[in-house]
Amino acid sequence: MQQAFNPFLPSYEYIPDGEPHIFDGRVYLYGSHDRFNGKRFCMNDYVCWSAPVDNLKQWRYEGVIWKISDDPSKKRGLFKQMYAPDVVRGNDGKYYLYYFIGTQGTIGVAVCDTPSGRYSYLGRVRYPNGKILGMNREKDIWQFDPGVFRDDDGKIYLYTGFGARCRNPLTRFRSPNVHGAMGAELEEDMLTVKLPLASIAKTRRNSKGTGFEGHEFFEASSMRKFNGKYYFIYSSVNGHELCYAMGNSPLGEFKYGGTLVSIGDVGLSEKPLNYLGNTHGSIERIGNKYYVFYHRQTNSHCFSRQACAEEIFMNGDGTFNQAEVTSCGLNGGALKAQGEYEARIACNLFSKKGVRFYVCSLPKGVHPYFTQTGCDREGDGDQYIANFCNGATCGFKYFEFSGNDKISVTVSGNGRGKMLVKESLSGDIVGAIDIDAKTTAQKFTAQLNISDGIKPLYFIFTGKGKLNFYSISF
Ligand code: FUB
Repeated sequence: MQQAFNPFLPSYEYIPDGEPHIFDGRVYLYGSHDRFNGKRFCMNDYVCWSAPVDNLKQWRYEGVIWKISDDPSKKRGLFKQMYAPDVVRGNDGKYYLYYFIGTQGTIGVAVCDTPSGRYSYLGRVRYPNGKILGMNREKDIWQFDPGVFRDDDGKIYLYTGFGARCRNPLTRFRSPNVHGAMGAELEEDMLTVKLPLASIAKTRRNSKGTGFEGHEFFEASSMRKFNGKYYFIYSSVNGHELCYAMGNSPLGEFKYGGTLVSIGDVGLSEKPLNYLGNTHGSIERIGNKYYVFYHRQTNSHCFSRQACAEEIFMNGDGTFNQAEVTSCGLNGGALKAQGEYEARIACNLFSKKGVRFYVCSLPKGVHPYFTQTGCDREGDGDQYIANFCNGATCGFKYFEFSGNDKISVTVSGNGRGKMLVKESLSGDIVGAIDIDAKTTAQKFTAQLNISDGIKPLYFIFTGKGKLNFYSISF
């Protein structure tokens, strides 16, 4: 029985900033490429994954589509990494990749006959007078996270921008001229913007009285059109959430719509249910369902992020309800409570002290975290939850229970105590597994008193020492 989980790519793959697009019956995911245990964002070359639109459980690796060394810019440096890209099919049937190098503040364009690469360099996005957009950092508009969109009438638009209030935390050495999200139609050459640039979404500087307050634009511009309405999707100043604004034309005006997803379910839950950090993604309609793609954080810092997705529901007026983060995103329903599941698909994870917002490396303290034993892009199935100590909780949503009466966990470490099992965070204990862990992984089993139906399952460790938590099984 094939099922889909979150994260939906193999456990060794760290793709943040994913932009899903459907081309010729397949969903392609274009994102940045983090490194497991990376010391900075996006240390790897762009790769692409795709799946048939009618089977979102079967993702195929398309290989490297663009390398940092393919960019002709000679400038090398500590912060030369490629951040969030996007791809659009041009009116000539070719595919255009828009990318952005961390410190440059300009947007590169590469082109290919197929969506899955490899792409060839085309040029830099420019003004009608030929000057490169974002080149003059002191006076020009700082470019960031390009999003590209082809409207039904064949016009193609570029969205870009950053919403930090002061200097760019990524570059430190300059104070870029940030204007929030900007948009412009592109000329047929796919490089030249038509002026004037439109202001798309409000930042903290200009949000008062607009409805964006508290969820102002920060980064991650992305445009979609559903049922004749335009949806500008972005990552807000809160970092952990994707929000949207709706409009009647591609260059606005856009009105704040709401939160699409928060990686800690902030807004749905009284306290964050997962470690926070930035997220970035978009919505895609696949068949007759809508899905929001985003990334979660792993490894106790912000440089190893992984692609996740959830079904999201549209109301009659075109607004979206906030999606809950789950373990079964693209599965089309709950996971069967049968067999073994890796602990890495937990959608909730927190410590007795709650969660933290991941930045650079943080001391682990009492905080559990997702990690892997292999090196970067090595192994599949070697991701687990480390540092699972007293009070640590992980949750899986959702399982479909049918006649279940046993529950097991596979752990290693020096933890001794009980693994309590609950069917909701505030609910009764439905199992208590005695744990006496050793350095090698071992399975511990207990009775499960749970009625049939679709429910979450939570595991809370009470005891001494630390566990490496590999899997649960029914
Ligand atoms: O992945 C690098 C940067 O982190 C992206 O450009 C931002 O959107 C944030 O996700």
